[in-house]
Amino acid sequence: MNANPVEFPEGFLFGGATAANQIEGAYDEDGKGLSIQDVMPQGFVGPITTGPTPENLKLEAIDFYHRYAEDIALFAKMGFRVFRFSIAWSRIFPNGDDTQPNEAGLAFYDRVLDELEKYGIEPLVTISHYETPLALAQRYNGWVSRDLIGLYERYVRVLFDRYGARVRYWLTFNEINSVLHAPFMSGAIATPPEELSPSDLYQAVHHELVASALATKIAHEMDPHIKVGCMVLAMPVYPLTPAPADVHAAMAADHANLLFGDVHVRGEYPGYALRMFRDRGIELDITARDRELLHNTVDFVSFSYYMSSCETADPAKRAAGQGNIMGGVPNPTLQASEWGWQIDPVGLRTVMNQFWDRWQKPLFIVENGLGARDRLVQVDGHPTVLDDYRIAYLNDHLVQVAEAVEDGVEVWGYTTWGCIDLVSASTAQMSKRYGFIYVDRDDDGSGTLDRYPKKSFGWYAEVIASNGRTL
Ligand code: BGP
Repeated sequence: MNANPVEFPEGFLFGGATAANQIEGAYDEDGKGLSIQDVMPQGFVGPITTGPTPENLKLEAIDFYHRYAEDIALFAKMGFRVFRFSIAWSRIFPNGDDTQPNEAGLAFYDRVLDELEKYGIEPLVTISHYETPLALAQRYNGWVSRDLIGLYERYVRVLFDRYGARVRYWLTFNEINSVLHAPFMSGAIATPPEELSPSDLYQAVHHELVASALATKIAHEMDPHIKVGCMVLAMPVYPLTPAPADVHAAMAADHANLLFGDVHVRGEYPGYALRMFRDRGIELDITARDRELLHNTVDFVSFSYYMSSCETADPAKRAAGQGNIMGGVPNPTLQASEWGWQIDPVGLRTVMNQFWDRWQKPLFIVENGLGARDRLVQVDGHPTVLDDYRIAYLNDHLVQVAEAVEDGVEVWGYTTWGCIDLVSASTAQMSKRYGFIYVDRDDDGSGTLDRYPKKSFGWYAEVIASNGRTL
């Protein structure tokens, strides 16, 4: 319980978040093409296979494709006001560059939206969440190619046409800044990272930024009520010591990420980015039309938040920490999860204030949560998980969100990551669980896929019902 209970804004969108490739399964059903995830059996650090292999848990995932109605009913039971999910691009355009969309794929998301409407749950849709059609990586080298802008445009036009009247909130690219660290998973870039030139990498970044602005323009032209947001991986970077050189190193590391929000909100590259390009000999092909398109700026800024990190100018202290895609230097004052993600609730308030001060755009926290190994136990004859550690993590973070609201930050909502257990993005395993709902599936693929509410399920239901007063 927080010492100073704070009420969240009325209608605050509490809910949960997922991604198609981590929940749906049915990887080749109803005309779906292969996505890059179908050849990543070990997550983004492991090898890429030439085709789907049985060890790849994402091929079946948690079978949301067939169990979506049951799952959405459970979300409704928790009182969700919003559900974030992504559309698998390869269900709609199996090869990414097909001329006609796949009707069976479109119909699936109609059914999901029907279910959400039944319970009055607002959909929040990610257009591209680490699941680009594989053919776009193979034939075009992903976002390095300018052609991807037009192919993405074709895809988003179909989505806005079909679902624009039913979906108010859209995110263009999941964690768009992660392309700097995971070029294949995030940008469908087939060139191995060690061979990828900085110019090609930032050209891919540029194409994504233009595509994102173009999607925003199209949405606004079709329906001014649609709200389009960018989505960035937020990780505050603290100086490891008060030495000015460390403070500067932290600022420079932060700039690498802020660049994405700056372009999305201000419509042009900031000076520090232009300098970075010059210093690193990066030459970009930026057309006059690109510059014009970039001025279609976003309605809100959404972000994931799991951890903070430190930076130092001293190479001797640069022992790399583990991190959420990005790494960084470990903070000696913080505890970490089993996967080395350092837990820092106050960092969430800090980053919310930073984003609000910098951009003055409404924020949406679209991922936050604790990955943990859960143990199934029997309580009153029912299988469940006593996940007090997860409750503590989420409680502490939500208290900081409330503090940021008190600081004057405008925030529309909060969706916990992996509200139902799903396949982890980094490890590609089930055992790193985030959910309020346990899914009976193990790392070897065994399990009934049955769903069991955890202790945190009831806790979150109370948080939502009380609009945060029980925190
Ligand atoms: C973010 C991704 C998600 C998700 C989450 C947790 O980076 O947007 O897709 O998976 O992190 O990461 P992990 O599954 O590796 O614990």
